[in-house]
Formats: sequence, structure tokens, C-alpha cells
Amino acid sequence: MIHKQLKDFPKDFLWGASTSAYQVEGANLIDGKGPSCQDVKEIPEGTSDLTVCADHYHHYAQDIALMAEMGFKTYRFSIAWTRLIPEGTGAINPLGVEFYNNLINECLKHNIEPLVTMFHFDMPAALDNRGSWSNPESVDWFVNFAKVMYENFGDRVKYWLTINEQNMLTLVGPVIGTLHVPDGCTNLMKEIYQQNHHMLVAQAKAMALCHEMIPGAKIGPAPNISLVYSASCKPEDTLAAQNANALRSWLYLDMAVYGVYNNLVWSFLEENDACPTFAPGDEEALKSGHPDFIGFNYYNTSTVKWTDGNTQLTGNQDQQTTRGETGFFEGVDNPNLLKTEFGWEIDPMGFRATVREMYSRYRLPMIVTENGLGAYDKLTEDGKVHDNYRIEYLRKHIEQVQLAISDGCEMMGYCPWSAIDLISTHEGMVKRYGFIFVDREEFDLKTLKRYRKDSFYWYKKVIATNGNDLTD
Ligand code: BGP
Repeated sequence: MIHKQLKDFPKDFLWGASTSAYQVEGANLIDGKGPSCQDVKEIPEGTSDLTVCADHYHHYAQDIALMAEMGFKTYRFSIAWTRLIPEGTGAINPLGVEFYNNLINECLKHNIEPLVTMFHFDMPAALDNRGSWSNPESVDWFVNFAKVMYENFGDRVKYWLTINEQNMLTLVGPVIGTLHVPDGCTNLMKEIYQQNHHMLVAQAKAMALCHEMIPGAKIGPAPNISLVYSASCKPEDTLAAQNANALRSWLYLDMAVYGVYNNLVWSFLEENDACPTFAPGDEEALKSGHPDFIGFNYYNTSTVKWTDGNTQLTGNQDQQTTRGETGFFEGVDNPNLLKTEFGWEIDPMGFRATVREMYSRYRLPMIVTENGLGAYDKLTEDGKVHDNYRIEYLRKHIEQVQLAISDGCEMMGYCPWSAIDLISTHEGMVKRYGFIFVDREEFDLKTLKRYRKDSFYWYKKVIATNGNDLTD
């Protein structure tokens, strides 16, 4: 659709940016924090561990002041389960409560709305030892964690996100260091989708509890959603794309919004003897969630073709590169798209297409909880970072958000990844995303001083003009 006149961004549009606790905070085992699965995982070779990260734990006030300088309306961060409840269940860590109180209060002091992710890839190690999400008790562990957060922070936090990228936890768990495989497991797919089922039930219960405990609060899921294209106009490739979209995205949103399993995914699981077992009450619990909005991360689309089932394929390579599933779909490169330095395709127009599709399926307001460009930024001798490539990437994506709004889609906000440089899921510190540069290298912590990148000044202007001026 070509619009003669574009609609403005809504007046109360939530401009901001995102981080996650285990990637930004550091201080991973101090002040009472227990280890999470991220702290005990095997760190990918050549990349930093998670002991210091951007040291946001000790620099949060300065970091939030910089976000306020950019004009942020919201800051999306996650609460580390093990900072609040070191063993995952049981005793609460008072210093953990204090830290998040300080962080939330600091945001509010600057009129920044806290947008809190409850779970971002960091299962308590103590619960990993008890089976992680494969243990049916994991539902209660998570709901208890939610309750502790609502009790302590619900008076001030009005926007909540449940589980970050549950679809990536399920599809690429080994890449992000979260997959727990119990001893003696003989059907890995069944095991993974049982864990996924427990997360879905936990999420639905946490959403219902939020509405019960915090009147007026809004809560939603935060999967990674992006359209999967058909490699050609062959009918069989279209079927493959439908399969891939269902397995990658619609499973998670059909469940969060309608409380039902996507039929294509359910058939695929049946074919593989991998259907999850429902505990008594699960069916009702799944239908009781009712999100107020959809949070979603978007980096790029993917493309697939038909597969006749003779090629052996297993899952994705990382969050954004789709390999395929035997007999369901096979991932291919999209020759129409350029790639980032880290090999992720760049597709701003696919962003608009994704938003349009989501809105027509679910009719809920949407907030972008991640979008961004990982790159090898360089600090110049005079303390500058000329990241025009990032400005270009973000500009093209924000333009598409406005086009989607003009298409009639309801968008609440835009929070790119990331507010500040932090550690990547599996590619270390050198893969930077932030508006704020952190002076450290992969293994040399240097000064940890903060520098404003060129994108910092650009984003400040974007926010000040409510998205009307996207020029450099
Ligand atoms: C998403 C995760 C984030 C983040 C981002 C960039 O999948 O939610 O935690 O890291 O991707 O990915 P990466 O760090 O692999 O470049």
C-alpha cells in the first residue's frame, strides 16, 4: 500500500531501548546473587565470561542518566531470578530487592517507564540441577518468582514481559546456553517441547496472577517474531513457509493470546512422537493468560523451501539463521537481502510485513522489544564512535514502523537492542549494539567508561521529534 499521507507516531509512544540482566549487569556472583545457567555454562571460545559485562550493576545511575539524556520514555531491562532468589526458590536476597528498587526508582526519577522482562535466558543453576523446565514443578517455581516480583515492584512497575524469546529457548537452546537435557533422554524433540509446554503454562499463570495482584498493570509475551518467506512461488514452497512460520512464531503467539496449540505444530509433533503431556488443569491455565499487548523482538526474516524429507535437517543455527526440520521446511539464503558483519540478513521491509501479519492475527497493541545491528564499533582517539551503519539500520526500521502504523497497526513503542554495549549471547563483547559505548574489550576490562556514539545523538533527535525527523 502506498500512503499519500503517513500517520504520526502516537503521542505517548514508548521510545526506549533494551538490555538483559545477565548480559549487562556483571556482578554475577556478588551481593548474594546465586549462579544462573549462564554463569555455569561453557563460555564460547574467544569470548568473555559474564562476571563484569558492562558493569551496569555499579553504573546503573550513570547509565540511566544517559538514557534520560537521550529522552527515553521507557527502559526495558530484565530482573535476574538469582539476584532476587539465589536458589530459584526459597529465601529472598534483600540486596537483590534493593538493587532493583534502586534501578526502578532511578528510572522513575527521570520519568522513564520501567518495562521489566521477568525471564531472559537465566534459569537459576540450582533449579537446573533439579531438571530446569523439564521438571513439572518449574511452573510453580516461575509463578512464585513472578509473585515475589509483583509484591516487591508492582507498586511502581506497570509494564511486564514474561519470557524473552521463548521460541529461541526452544529452537536454539544450545546456542544461548540454556538447553537442559536430562540423563536418559531418548526423544530430544519430545523433551524440548515438554519443557516448552511448561514455559507456556508458567507464562499463562504469571499473566493471570499479574492481573490479579496489580490492578492496571499490563503484561505480554516477548518472543522473537519475524516472517518466514517462501523461496519461490511454487505451491510446495508456500506450504513449507507456512510450516516454518507456525513452528517459529505462531505456536508461541497462538498460545499466549488464544491458549491453544497451533494445529500445524501439533501435527508436526504428533509425527515425531513429540507431543507434550498436559497435567490436570493445564488446558484451563493456558486459556487464562490474556496478554494486554504483544512484545516482540525482530532482527530479520528468513526464507525456506520445500523438503521431501530425504535431507536430514535439525533446527536453527542461531537466533536468525534457519536450517530447517526434516520433512517440514528447509532454510535457504534470501538473495535479495544484504547481511550484517555477523551474517544476519537485514530486512526492514520484512519488519512492516511482520507487524501487519501479527496484527491481523492477534489484534493486540504491539511493542518492539528488540531490533538492532551488531557491529565491530571503534572508539576514536578523541572519544567518538562513528556508527553511521547503525543509524542507517535503525532509520530504515523505524520508517517501516511508521508505515505499519499508517497501515492501521497499533504500535505502542520501540525498544531497540541495546541501550548500552553488552555481551552478546554467543559472540562476545566485540559484537556491539548499544547507543552508549563501553570502554572494554573482550578480555581487557580497561576503564569501563561510557561514551556517546553518533547513534546516541541521532536517537535523541528521533525521540525529541517523536519520530518525525530521522535524518542524521
Ligand atoms: C536476542 C536476545 C538478546 C540479544 C540479541 C542479539 O535473541 O534476546 O539477548 O543478545 O538477540 O543477539 P546476539 O547477542 O546473539 O547478537
